[in-house]
Amino acid sequence: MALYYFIADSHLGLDYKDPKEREKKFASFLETLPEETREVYLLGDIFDFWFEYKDLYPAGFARTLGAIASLIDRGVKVHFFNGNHDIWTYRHLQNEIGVIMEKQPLVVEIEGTRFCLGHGDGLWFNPFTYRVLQWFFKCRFNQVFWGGIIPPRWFFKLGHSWSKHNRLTRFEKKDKAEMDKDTENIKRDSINWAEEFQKQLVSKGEKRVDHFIFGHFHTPFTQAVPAGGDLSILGDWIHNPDYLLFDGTTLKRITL
Ligand SMILES: [Mn+2]
Repeated sequence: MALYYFIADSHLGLDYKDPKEREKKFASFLETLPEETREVYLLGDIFDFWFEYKDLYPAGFARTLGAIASLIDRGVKVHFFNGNHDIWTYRHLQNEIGVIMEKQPLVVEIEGTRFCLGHGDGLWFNPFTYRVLQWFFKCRFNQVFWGGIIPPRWFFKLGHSWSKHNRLTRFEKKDKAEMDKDTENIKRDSINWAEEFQKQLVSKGEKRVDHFIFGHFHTPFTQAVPAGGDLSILGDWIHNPDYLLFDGTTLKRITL
């Protein structure tokens, strides 16, 4: 029986509680995946901030990168999606480690079951300012230009504080009522998006998706899509570590 794993939002390197302990936990999870493991889908924000240069890549993450490399060396396919925190991966992860870079939303068939996968940012929640920022961040000229003139020490300081600010405004500064309201909105918007996605597939004469899986929102849930299939949001490895496991027949959530 082949096994397929879906994981997101480990946010390695995030300065919160014990980052070293979090990385050890994540790396040892990857290291101890069973022999039957065939594919691992890393669905974004694995690194809290990643920016690489032609001949340099960020310090840290040695255990995780080693664990991913040894999975690949033993024949496991590891798919990597950029999140909104680790946009700036260029060649290192493909050339040195051997991950397969993917673009969301990826529709893939695994043993006859159809999956739609991605990080989840910018799919159903995509305001104008977010789109402008994404354009700015993903523009090759900006990457080369700013990467070229800002010293790495400042660049990483900027990156880490932006990431921290992001997290504080999205999670820590909200009370329970606000968080619950956010979750309701995510549930409603993601279902509407998945519903539309299924309709488009059907109108193109393609098969419906059985399982939608995304990260990004840090609010783990699974809900049915009225047009067919279900949609799952993964937890993060900061507050609610989990993963989804597909064994060729059923998809289940394992909470750690
Ligand atoms: Mn994210």
